[in-house]
Amino acid sequence: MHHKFNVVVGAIALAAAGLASAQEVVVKIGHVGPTSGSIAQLGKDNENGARMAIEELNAKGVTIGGKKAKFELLAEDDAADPKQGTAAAQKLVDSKVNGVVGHLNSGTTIPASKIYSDAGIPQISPSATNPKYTRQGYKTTFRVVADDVHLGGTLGRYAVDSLKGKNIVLIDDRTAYGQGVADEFEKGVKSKGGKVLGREFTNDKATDFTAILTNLKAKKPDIIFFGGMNAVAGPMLRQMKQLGINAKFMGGDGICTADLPDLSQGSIADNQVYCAEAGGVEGAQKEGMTKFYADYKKKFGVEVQIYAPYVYDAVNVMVAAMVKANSAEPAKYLPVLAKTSGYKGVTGTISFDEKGDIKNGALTLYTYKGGKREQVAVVR
Ligand code: ABU
Repeated sequence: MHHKFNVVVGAIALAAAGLASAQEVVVKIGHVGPTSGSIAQLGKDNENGARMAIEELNAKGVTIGGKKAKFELLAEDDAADPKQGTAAAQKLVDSKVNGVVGHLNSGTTIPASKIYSDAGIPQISPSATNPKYTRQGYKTTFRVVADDVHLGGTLGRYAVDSLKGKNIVLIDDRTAYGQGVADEFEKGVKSKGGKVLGREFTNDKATDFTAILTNLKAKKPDIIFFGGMNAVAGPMLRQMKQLGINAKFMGGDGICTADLPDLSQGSIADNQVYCAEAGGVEGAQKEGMTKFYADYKKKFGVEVQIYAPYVYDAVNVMVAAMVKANSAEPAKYLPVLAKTSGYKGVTGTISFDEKGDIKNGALTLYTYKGGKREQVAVVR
C-alpha cells in the first residue's frame, strides 16, 4: 500500500515537472513559422498542421522503443525574418528538441538549417522551396514539397505553351524565395523560346507598386509573374486593376492561397491568376486530402491556406522514422528518416532522395474563379 502510494505520488510529481516516467518518453517537436507579421495567416496555418498531427499522435498512442511516447509541440515565431529565424532555431536546439518541422520561408529555413545541422537535429521543411536548402551538403535537411526549379520552371513553360504569353514581365520581392522562383520561371520561359521583356523589384513589406507597375505597363505585358508572397500579391493585383493593366498574373506557391481574392479586395478577374502549390494529389489520393481539409476546418474554424497538410505529413513522417528506429534520439532516427520510402501521407506518397528532397514531387496548378481557388491540373 505504502509502495503503491509512492508510485502514484512519484508519477504525479514527474507529470507536474513535465518529465517522463520510466515507461514514457517525451518527444519534443519544434515548429517554426511566421505567426506574426504580414504572412501570419500562413504561419498559423502551418503551426495548426503541426498541432493537429501532434494531438492526433497523442490521442492514438505511439510506442517508441517500448515506451509510450508523449509528443510536445514547441512552437516558435520567426516573423519571416532571417535573424529571428536563426534565434528561434537556437532556442529550439537549446530546448533539446528531437526534431524540427519548419521553417515556412526559404529566407529563414536556409540560415536556420546550419544551426540544426551543427546540432545534428533533423529538420523537415513543409514549404520552403528554394533549391539551396537541400543542396548545402547537410545530412539533416528534408523537404516534403517540390522545389522552385520544378515549380518556377513548370510555370514558365506553362506561360508560353498554354497561356501563349508573348510579352512576359517579372517582379520579385528580393527574398531567397521570390528571387529564386522568378529566376526559375524565366529559365522556363526561355526554354520554350519565350522572352522576358522586363523585370522590376520590390520587397516583402511593400504596399505601393505604382512606380514599378507603371514601368511594366509600358511594355504592354500579357503576363506578369510575381516572385513573392500573397500578402504583397493581393495589393499588387488591386493596383494593377486601378492602373488598367489587364495582364494575366502568375506566381508560385507563395501567392497560391485560399485568401488571395480577399487580399486583392476582389480585384481578380476569372482566370486572370495562375499559380502552383508545390505538391498535390490525384485520383484515389484525393480522398485523404479532402478529409484533411474538412477535419482542419472543423477543428480550427478556418480554411486550410496552403501548407498545413504538408506540415501534418512532415510531423508524421518524422515520428514514423522514430518508431522504426526504436528511438527518438536524433542520431538514431536520422538515418532511418533519410531512407523514408513510400510513406503514404495525406499529401501523397513521400520518399526522400539522396539530398532529402521529395522524389517525384507533384505540382498543382490553380486559377481563381468567382473569388475561389480552382484546380487546373496536377503535374509532375
Ligand atoms: N515556397 C513559398 C513560401 C515559402 C518560401 O519558400 O519562402
